[in-house]
Amino acid sequence: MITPVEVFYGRNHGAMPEIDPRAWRLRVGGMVEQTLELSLAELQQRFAPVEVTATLQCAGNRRAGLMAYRDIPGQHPWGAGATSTARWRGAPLTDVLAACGLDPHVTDIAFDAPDVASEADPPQPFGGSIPVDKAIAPEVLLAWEMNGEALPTAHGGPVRVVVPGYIGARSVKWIGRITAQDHPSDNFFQQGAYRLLPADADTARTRPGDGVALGPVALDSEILAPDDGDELPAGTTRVAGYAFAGDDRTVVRVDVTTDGGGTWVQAELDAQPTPWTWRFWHARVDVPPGRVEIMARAWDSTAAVQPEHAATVWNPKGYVNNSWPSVTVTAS
Ligand SMILES: Nc1nc2c(c(=O)[nH]1)N[C@H]1C(S)=C(S)[C@@H](COP(=O)(O)O)O[C@H]1N2
Ligand SMILES: [Mo]
Repeated sequence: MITPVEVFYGRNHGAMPEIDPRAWRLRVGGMVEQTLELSLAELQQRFAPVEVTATLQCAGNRRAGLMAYRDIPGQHPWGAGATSTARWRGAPLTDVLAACGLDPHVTDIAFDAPDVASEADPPQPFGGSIPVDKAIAPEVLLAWEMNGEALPTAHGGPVRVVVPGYIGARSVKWIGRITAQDHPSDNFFQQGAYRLLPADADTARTRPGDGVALGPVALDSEILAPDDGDELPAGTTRVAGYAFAGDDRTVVRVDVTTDGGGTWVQAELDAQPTPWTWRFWHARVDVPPGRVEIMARAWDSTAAVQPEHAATVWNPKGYVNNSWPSVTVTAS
């Protein structure tokens, strides 16, 4: 369930900043009754910490599966590894916002960090925003601990935002400033990147704000065993993996097929401690001799199911490849 810190995926759009925890300050302002400036000790003493186990997933997870269908120049060819789960501990963002008193016209909470991303146009520090309704939900944290240890620099230490159920990009690391406002963040990573563009968009001509800003994660799953390319005895085989529903949905069913989707075997689901984590599943399927493609599909609590082909979800920046995962094995 929990990914050790050493193998938790990492994604940085700029150089990692080294922040002295004693010098770190969080500034909270914008459309509030009272601005706040907090040191780490003040944040930890003034606000009762809570722990949330949550899966983070980069919106570019499984981009390689889209690139196999049509190339996506200049973007990282992630496999399914850009997904990990940790126990996060910190102050609920809602408590810090309540201490400031939000103006009733606030619609979005914006986050700004100090790390400058040269890929941004123009180059600028990393940032983004989430809708205020999500920002005041109890699971959204200003976290200073990961898996029981002080939050490592690589994962945003001394303090990062953790937005369970949302794409990784909204969990802003090295958080420095929080702004309550009546519009989404103007930051490149809100207005230019992490947006779903139509398949026929001309990326040389796209403008800030084009396409759809990504927020809640889309339903996805992965097959962890057997491995792609494995050789195994024909007959009954255990297939196992995880599914991740995203947002505040839960995984309610996972099916496995060995005949291209003609017939399906329903998988057993492990417990899902909170809506914010992946859910492990396993099934026993009959594998005939020869080369066999094993595929899976997950269903969530809104009865949504994963799309079959990467081709149907291909988009110019290569986000949200949540098509059926597949491994091909040779049985004898
Ligand atoms: N300040 C800052 N926060 C950031 C990023 C970044 O580059 N700078 N990357 C984001 C992206 S795109 C993802 S997917 C997650 C990755 O978090 P991790 O490196 O702890 O896995 O952090 C997000 N927060
Ligand atoms: Mo990401």
